Amino acid sequence: MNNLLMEVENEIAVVTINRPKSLNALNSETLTELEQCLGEIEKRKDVKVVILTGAGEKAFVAGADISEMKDATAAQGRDMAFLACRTFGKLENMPQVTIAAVNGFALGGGCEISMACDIRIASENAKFGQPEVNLGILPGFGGTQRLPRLVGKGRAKELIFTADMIDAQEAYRIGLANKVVPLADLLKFCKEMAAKIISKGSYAVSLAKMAINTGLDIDLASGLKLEADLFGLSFATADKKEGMSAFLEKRPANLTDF
Ligand code: DAK
Repeated sequence: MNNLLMEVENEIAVVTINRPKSLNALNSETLTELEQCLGEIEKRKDVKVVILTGAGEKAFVAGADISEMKDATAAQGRDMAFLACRTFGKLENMPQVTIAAVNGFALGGGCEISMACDIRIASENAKFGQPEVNLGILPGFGGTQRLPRLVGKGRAKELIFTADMIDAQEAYRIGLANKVVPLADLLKFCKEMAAKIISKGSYAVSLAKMAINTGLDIDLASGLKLEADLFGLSFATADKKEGMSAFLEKRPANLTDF
């Protein structure tokens, strides 16, 4: 992989977009590598949480690669859109939990890829924004859909129509960032959060992720029915037996992943 770094330790995969000279801008090659990398990770039982971050101390991802996009034809743009849609969809719906460690600029496609993750932890120097209208385009990697779902229609419209950048505290205030931590502590914090999630019943966490993601795209009655079905499924697991026995026996639970 030319543009990505990946390491797995303690059931956590840290995937780093590694194009610091271009502030980790997403070109087609990087998106292709990311699609492959996530495709491999989603099959791995020894990875329970994925942390996505950017190389260097300045940027998470400063958007799609403008130098590549400038002369792209409509057909190339469409291919890139399908590629990004598949890649971001993997991040959003893979069985593992995904955490964006936002270590600087998260602009355009950078903000959008962070929103495809389950959780966003921002460093104090992080900046979020959807500056596409400055370039004569609109967000095309899901920003018009995921941003209003996260922060509400009014705030999403303001951010997208003005192209304003917001800092980490403002992103936290409006619900775009889950937490803000010093840059030096960012990865440590994300790994601690990952370890906490891994200590729970991973299968139950994965079912909860599916219920939340699917539920938000369907009506409430169907969502509640889905939750009931998945809840029933969780009763088939060894984790359910162990978790409830441990509670009643007043001992720590030894949860595995089913
Ligand atoms: N693409 C390519 N190169 C970039 C880049 C980007 N998005 N962002 C930064 N760079 C490069 C700069 O050109 C510069 O390269 P050199 O001149 O050193 O060779 C280097 O990174 C350092 O950047 P700056 O010198 O500009 O650094 P500053 O600290 O002065 O400014 C900045 C940092 C992040 C504020 C600034 O770089 C900036 O405004 N960057 C662009 C942000 C932006 O507009 N991002 C793109 C948003 S549009 C699609 C769907 C979606 C999209 C595209 C297609 N399809 C469906 C096909 C998404 C589009 C977007 O993301």
